[in-house]
Order: sequence, then C-alpha cells, then structure tokens
Amino acid sequence: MGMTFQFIPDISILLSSQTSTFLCQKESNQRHDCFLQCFNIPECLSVLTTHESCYCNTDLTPNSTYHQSDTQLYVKRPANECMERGYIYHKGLCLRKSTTDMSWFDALNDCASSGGHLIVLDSLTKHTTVVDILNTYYHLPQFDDAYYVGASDISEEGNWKWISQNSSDFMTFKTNQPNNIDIHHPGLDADCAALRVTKRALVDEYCLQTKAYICEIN
Ligand SMILES: [Ca+2]
Ligand SMILES: [Ca+2]
Repeated sequence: MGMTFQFIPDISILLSSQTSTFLCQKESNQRHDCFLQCFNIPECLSVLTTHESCYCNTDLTPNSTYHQSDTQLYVKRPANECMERGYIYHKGLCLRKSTTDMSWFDALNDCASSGGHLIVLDSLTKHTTVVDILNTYYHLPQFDDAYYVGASDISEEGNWKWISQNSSDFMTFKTNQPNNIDIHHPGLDADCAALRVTKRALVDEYCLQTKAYICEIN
C-alpha cells in the first residue's frame, strides 16, 4: 500500500486556506483503513495523519486550519511519473515550484535535469489554472514574488517566444510590460519572463537575476 502514496516531507509550502472535504475520518490505529479507502475512492487525493486521527482528503494539500505540528501528508500517486519526480500533479498539469533561486539560464537547466522544462503558459486556460494552483498551493499572499517561466526575447529584442517550439503566441503580460526594464538592474536588458502571481501576469526582467521558477513536465 505504501507504494501508492508519496510522503511529502515539508508540507509548510502546501498549506492551503481553501476548504477541503474529508471523505473519511478514522482513529489513528485504523490508519491502514484510511489509505485503503483513499486508494479505492477516485475523489480522494491524499491522506492526512495526526497522532489522533487519519483523514481521506479531497485535496492535495492540508487545510491550514487543521494543521497540527504532527500532521503528515501522503499524496496519492497518479498513474504517470509526475509525483515520482517530485512534481505536484493537479488538474492535468505536472508542476514544481523551485525551492531555490537561480538565474533564468540555470533554472532552464534545472527543470531539464528533472525531466521537465520551464513552464509554458501559452493559453488562457493554462495561464489561469497555473496562477490558481500557485495561489492555492504555493504562494503566500503577502509576497508579490515573480517566478521565472519559459519565455524570453533573448534572440531578438521585443520578439517574445516560448521555449517550446510548438507553443502558441499567447502570452499575458502585465500592463506596460514588457518594457525591457528591470527596476533592480537599471541599464541592463530585461529579456526573461517571470510570472507575478498576485498580478496574474508576466513581467520582463534581467535574466541573470536569481529567482524562484516553475518547472513543468508534459
Ligand atoms: Ca527585452
Ligand atoms: Ca520589465
């Protein structure tokens, strides 16, 4: 049974303020039943355990209201390789937010080394879904952080392209962006795109500035 669930060691980045629904709740000595039940119910995405109880959860993340110091999270593995590579699988997307900051180029290589690539947001549906996922599962609302995504105008100033060749031209920049300006690096070209999660749109920034980034596997 252990093979079908993945233990998530650090759940602090996943705490959600959204309401999740528990499909089952049992005493901790019936923990095995929680896993068995979750395994058999398609709507169940994870099992939460505390020293008192275990829960079958319809979300991938623990609701922060229920979070206790001894809460442990086991995410149900989807049929693909997403979880095995340390990515989060949600709504058909396989995503990973970096835990470290890197230049855009190093981020590109790091995503590739885990079998993915910097995320491409080339449709409104995907853009919206990813922003929602980041807001729900990763992003702390008090931070207006930007995350590198897979778009640049390195090859020709002003000619923005996604890194994947078969992607569409859809790209949602924030108002007055791209402006080839990174306010933290005046005088240097801003040729790499980052997603400002709270603004739900892209900005152009200096590529060697280190930043967190989003990888995807598809
Ligand atoms: Ca530029
Ligand atoms: Ca800019």
